[in-house]
Amino acid sequence: MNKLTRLSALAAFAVGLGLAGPAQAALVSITGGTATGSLPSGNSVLVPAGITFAGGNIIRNGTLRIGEDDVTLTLYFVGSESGWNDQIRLGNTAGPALYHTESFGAAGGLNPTPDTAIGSVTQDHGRANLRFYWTNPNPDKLLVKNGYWPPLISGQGRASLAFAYLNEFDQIVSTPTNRILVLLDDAFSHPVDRDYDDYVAILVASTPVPLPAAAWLLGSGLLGLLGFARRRKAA
Ligand SMILES: [Ca+2]
Ligand SMILES: [Ca+2]
Repeated sequence: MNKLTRLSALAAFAVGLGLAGPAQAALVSITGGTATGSLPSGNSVLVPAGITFAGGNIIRNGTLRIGEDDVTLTLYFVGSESGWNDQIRLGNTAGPALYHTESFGAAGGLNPTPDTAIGSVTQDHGRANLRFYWTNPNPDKLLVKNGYWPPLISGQGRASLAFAYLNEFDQIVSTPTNRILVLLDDAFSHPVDRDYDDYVAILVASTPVPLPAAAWLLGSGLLGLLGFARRRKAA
């Protein structure tokens, strides 16, 4: 095996490895709702987290929709101002849902490891299965579901969800992306403050590359490397 063949085998192996993972951006969209191009008043998470506007809007009470089947949603927790403990639950196409509870309580704060994923779920096309619950002081109280308006909670103000498209630089943009900013406004008091910082997260949507392409590349890379190793042994 000459140097060029060895390099191409290595390259095919590397590409195969890369493509075998959920590396492809998936189609998601935000529909309906009310768009605003400014920071929610009193929001204490977006600025410290470095999330800025670049021509896009925050869409309140919209609906997050998945455009195809077998889409992986990966959750990244940004932070929370909340004096309550809120929990996001993401449904799975099969298997248990993903639960994540912000743990800051009354203190609030930014997640010190925002680049570490909380976890992933796989969902099919349609309205994203995304809900927020209270864990404290009202255990297991459903606050709001994606796409269900008017909000479910009554007598304690109205919880609300907002979404925005984020680019890779954490800028809010107008062109749909596969990075969705998720903002919860929980509701306990009248009037509701609508600061949308009671649980802030980023959802990244991706789809697996069709298996044949990835497997072929990985396989050909492996064969090439095997051939190289065998030849070296013989020599
Ligand atoms: Ca609030
Ligand atoms: Ca708040």
